[in-house]
Amino acid sequence: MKKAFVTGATGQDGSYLIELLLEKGYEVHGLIRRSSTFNTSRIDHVYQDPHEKKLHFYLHYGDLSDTGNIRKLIFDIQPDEVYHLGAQSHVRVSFDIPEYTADITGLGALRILEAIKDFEKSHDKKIRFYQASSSEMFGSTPPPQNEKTSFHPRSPYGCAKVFAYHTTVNYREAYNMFAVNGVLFNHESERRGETFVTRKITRGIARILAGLDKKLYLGNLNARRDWGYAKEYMEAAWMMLQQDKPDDYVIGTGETHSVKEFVQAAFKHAGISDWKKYVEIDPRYYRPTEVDSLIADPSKARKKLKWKPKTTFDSLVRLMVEEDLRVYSPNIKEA
Ligand code: NAP
Ligand code: G4F
Repeated sequence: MKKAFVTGATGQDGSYLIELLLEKGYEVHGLIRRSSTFNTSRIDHVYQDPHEKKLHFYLHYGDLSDTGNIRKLIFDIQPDEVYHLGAQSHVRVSFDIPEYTADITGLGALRILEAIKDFEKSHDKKIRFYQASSSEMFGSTPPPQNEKTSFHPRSPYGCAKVFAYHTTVNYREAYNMFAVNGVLFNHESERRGETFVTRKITRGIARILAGLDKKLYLGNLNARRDWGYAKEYMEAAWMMLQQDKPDDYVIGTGETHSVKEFVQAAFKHAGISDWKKYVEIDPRYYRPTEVDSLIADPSKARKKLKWKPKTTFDSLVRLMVEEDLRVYSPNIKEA
């Protein structure tokens, strides 16, 4: 039985990856932060399904700032694969807490790589490492963006991810480690954090229809993103660690839409044509520097991993709207 260690186990991607690894028969260890409120809502169902045979799923308290704890977990668990998904992942927030973001999102990767390097020196075992890199690293470099595109990050988050990206490449080259970067473009789902724009929109619409909110306040509607479905992107992450050789891959759909187009499509799926009645611009959601346009060129992943996206933009918007309407449906008023 293969063993995997997943940081960011309680996040959107962590939840899909853990499901995938358990389905494949892995023993899965997740890193979880201590919180004063429950923070396992995305993975609770993994414990609860009574139909499954006993799942080998364990959670360990820890924090990416804590070198000793990370090191202990790597040495104790002795995983075959590490999926490093944990991060302060919010771009707008990274302008408010840049030092914390650099520590967790940047140095966090270094701490894990150092622990793996030292483990490999003293044990007869190799550990494969996946770094959750981001299209945010491309920043202002014009699209389409692929593995050869230069980085020009536009946020403390983007800068931290560039550090983690290069550190991953450096450890691969310097210590012959199986360390890869998955450079993932925006990926969303019904489990997306509520303050990222797609989920903020679909949840906001459901709350308006339920009579809980009157308006949806947004920032820059002109930014363009390449949005895909998170579950499929975690399949790509797993595939990267199953290759013969470590390499870096761009994962995205190759299609771009503006935030405004997402808003229009989401309101339409909820049966509202006049979205402008409900949406207000609030400059507090603007960023000091913005990433204007992202479009993936995922041809390398298509060719080498045989990975391609299945969920279209319209289906993604629909599934997110439908799920938020279902969550808020007890409150939805008769039209
Ligand atoms: P997410 O939902 O925000 O999840 C982030 C995870 O990191 C959560 O489990 C969070 O724990 C954990 N975390 C945050 N700070 C931590 C700390 N100090 N110590 C330990 N754990 C910590 O993010 P996601 O969308 O799943 O993304 C997963 C990874 O992919 C991130 O590294 C993100 O930057 C990267 N990425 C995401 C996208 C995307 O579009 N989703 C695209 C490219 C790259 P709590 O639950 O306790 O907060
Ligand atoms: O949903 P967002 O916050 O995602 P962003 O900044 O693209 O970052 C996400 O994708 C990255 C991959 O490229 C990940 F690495 C990162 O961890 C995260 O998952 O914002 C998308 C766009 C931005 O241009 C933003 O300015 O939507 C615009 N936007 C407009 N109004 C808004 C809002 N974003 C947020 N969060 N909230 C708004 O009200």
